[in-house]
Amino acid sequence: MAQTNTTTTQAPSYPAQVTGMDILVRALRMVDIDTMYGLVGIPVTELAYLAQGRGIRFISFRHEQQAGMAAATHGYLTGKPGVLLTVSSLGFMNGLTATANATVNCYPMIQISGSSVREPIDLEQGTYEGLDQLNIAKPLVKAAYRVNKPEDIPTAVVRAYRAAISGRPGGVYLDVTTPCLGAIMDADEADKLFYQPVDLCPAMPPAQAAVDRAVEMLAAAKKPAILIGKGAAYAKVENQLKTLVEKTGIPYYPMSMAKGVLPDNAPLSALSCRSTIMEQADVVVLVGARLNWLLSRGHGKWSESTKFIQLDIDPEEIDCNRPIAAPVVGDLASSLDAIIAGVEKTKMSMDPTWVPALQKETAEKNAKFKERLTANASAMPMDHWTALGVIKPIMEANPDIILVNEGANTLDDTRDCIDMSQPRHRIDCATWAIMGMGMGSAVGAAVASGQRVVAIEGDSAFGFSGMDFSTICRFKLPVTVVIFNNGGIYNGVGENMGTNGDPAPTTLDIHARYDKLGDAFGATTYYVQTPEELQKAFTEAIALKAPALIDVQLGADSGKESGHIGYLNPAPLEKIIV
Ligand code: ADP
Ligand code: TPW
Ligand code: MG
Repeated sequence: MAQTNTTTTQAPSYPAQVTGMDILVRALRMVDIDTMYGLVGIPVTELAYLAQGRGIRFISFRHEQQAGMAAATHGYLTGKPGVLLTVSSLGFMNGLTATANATVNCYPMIQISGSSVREPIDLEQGTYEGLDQLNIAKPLVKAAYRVNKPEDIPTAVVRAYRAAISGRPGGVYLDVTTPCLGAIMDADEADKLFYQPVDLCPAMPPAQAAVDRAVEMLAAAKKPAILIGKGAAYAKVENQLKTLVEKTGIPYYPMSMAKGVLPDNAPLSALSCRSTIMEQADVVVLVGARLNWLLSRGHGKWSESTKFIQLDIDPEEIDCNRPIAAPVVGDLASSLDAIIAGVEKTKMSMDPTWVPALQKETAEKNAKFKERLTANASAMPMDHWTALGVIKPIMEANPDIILVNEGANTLDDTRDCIDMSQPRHRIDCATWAIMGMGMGSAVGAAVASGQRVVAIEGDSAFGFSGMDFSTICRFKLPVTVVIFNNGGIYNGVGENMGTNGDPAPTTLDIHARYDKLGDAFGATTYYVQTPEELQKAFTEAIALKAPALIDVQLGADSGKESGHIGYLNPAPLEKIIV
C-alpha cells in the first residue's frame, strides 16, 4: 500500500521587525507631534509616507525654506515644536535658513533631515548628496544632534523636543543618517525603547528676591510703561498682562508681533507714543522683548535715566545692551503671577498726568492718521495707504483672521494701519526683517490654527515664496494672499545709473499679473485697480474660506527706500555714473 506523506512543511517564523523610520514616526507620536512640513526625496520619502499613514499630517511644499517657515509659525502659535522634514545636502540647507531664522526669533521647531552614509562623507569620497550637515547646522541653531542607530531614536526625539521648547525656544537640528533610517530591529526589542517623557516644558519660576526688587521699582515709578514683545505672545500671558495693566493702570506698548496681546485700540494702549515712552518713561518693564536693534538707535533713543525691569527666561539676555536694574529671570507666566501678587500688596505712585498725556498724544496721532488715510482714499493709481484704507476696517471687523505680513513699505504701513485685538494674530518678518516668510507662514498659521489667514505681501516679498501659493491651493487652506504691486523693491521707479538699459536693482514687474499665477493653481483670483474693486474683492475673498489671491495694482511711485528703516543704509559718497 502506497504511503501518503501527511507532514506539511511549516514556514519558519521570524519575529516581527521594524525599521528606523517606523521607530522615528512612533517616537514623534509619543511626544504628540501631529503635523510635519517638508519636501521629500532620498532618503526620507518612505518616512513621510509612513508618517502620513500613521496619522501625522504631512504638508508637502515646493521649497524647503517655506516648509521651515510653516514649521516655525506652527511652533510659535501652538507652543509645541513645529517639525520640518528635509532631504540631504541642498534640501537640508534650504530648510536650515528657516531653522536659523526660527532660532533668532525664539520660535520652537525641529528640522529633521536625512543625511548620507557617514564614512564617505568623513573621507570626502563624493557620496550621493554627501555633506557634513551636523557641523554646518551647529552654529546656526539652538541645538544639533545626530542619530546613528535606531535604538537611539526615541531619546534623540525627546532631546530635540526639550531643546526646542525649554528655556528660550529655538530651532533644533536632528540629523538622521540613511543607514539609521533603514536599519532593522525586532519589534519587541524596539518596543522597549519608548517612554513617555515627563513635564516637557517645566515652569521656571523666578527668585522671590528678584520679584520683590522689580515690584519695589515699579511701585516707585512716576512714568512707567510696559513693553510687550513676541515672547509674551508666545508664552500666552495675555490674561496676566491684562490683570497687571488693570491693577496698576500702567500704559503698554506692543512690539510688532505683540500687537493684539492686549488690544491696540484701548485706553491704556500707547501704541502711538513710542518716542515719548523712550524719552520720558522712568521705568520700563520689558515683557518677552529684547533691547535689540528694534528698540534702539534710529528707532528712537532711550533717555539715559530710564530704568529697566526685564522679564525673560534667558539670563544671558540681561544687560546685553543696556544695564537692567531689575532682572526677573523665569518663565513669563510664573514671573507675571509673582509680580501681580506683589503689586496687589503695594501702593503705586504713578504721576497722575502721565496717562492722560499719552492719551492726548494718541488722540492727536490717530486724528492725523485718519486724515492721511482720507487724503489718500481715492488716489489713482492707488498707493499703499489707499489700499490699506480699504483693508483696515474689514480686517478689524474680522478679528479671528491671522495676519501674515512682509515687505518694506507694505510691512511698515500695514503694521501701522491695522489695529489688532487678538494675541498671536500678527506674524511678520520679525527680528531679522527677512523677506521670504509669507507663503510658508500663511500655511503654518492656517494648519496650526484652523483659522482664516490673510497675507499682505509686497510684490518683491511675495516673489521669495510665491511658488508655495500652490501649497495653499493643494491643501485648500482658507488663505487670502494680497499682493501690493508697486513694481519693485520699495517702489518701481528706480533708475539704472549706467547706460546698458537693464532694469534698476530695485525694479521688478509693475505690469505683472500675479492673479494669473493664482489661476494656475485653481485659486479664486482678482486683479484690482481701484479702492472699490479692492473692497469688493477682499470682502468676497475672505468670506470664501478657500485659497484666494488679489493682485492690487499700485502706482510705481508708491513707497520709499527701505520703508521706515532707510537710516540703516550706508550713505553713498556720491552717485557714481559709469
Ligand atoms: P520682540 O521682537 O517682539 O521684541 P523678541 O523676539 O526680541 O521680541 O524677544 C522675545 C523674548 O522673549 C526673548 O528674549 C525670549 O528669551 C523671551 N521668551 C520667550 N519665551 C519666553 C517665556 N516662556 N518666558 C519668558 N521669556 C520668554
Ligand atoms: C532674504 C532686502 C528688504 S525689504 C525688501 C527686500 C528685498 C522688499 C521690499 O519690497 P516689497 O515691498 O516687498 O515689494 P514695498 O511695499 O516696499 O515695495 N533678501 C532677504 N531679506 C531682505 N530683507 C532683503 C533681501 C529687502
Ligand atoms: Mg514692492
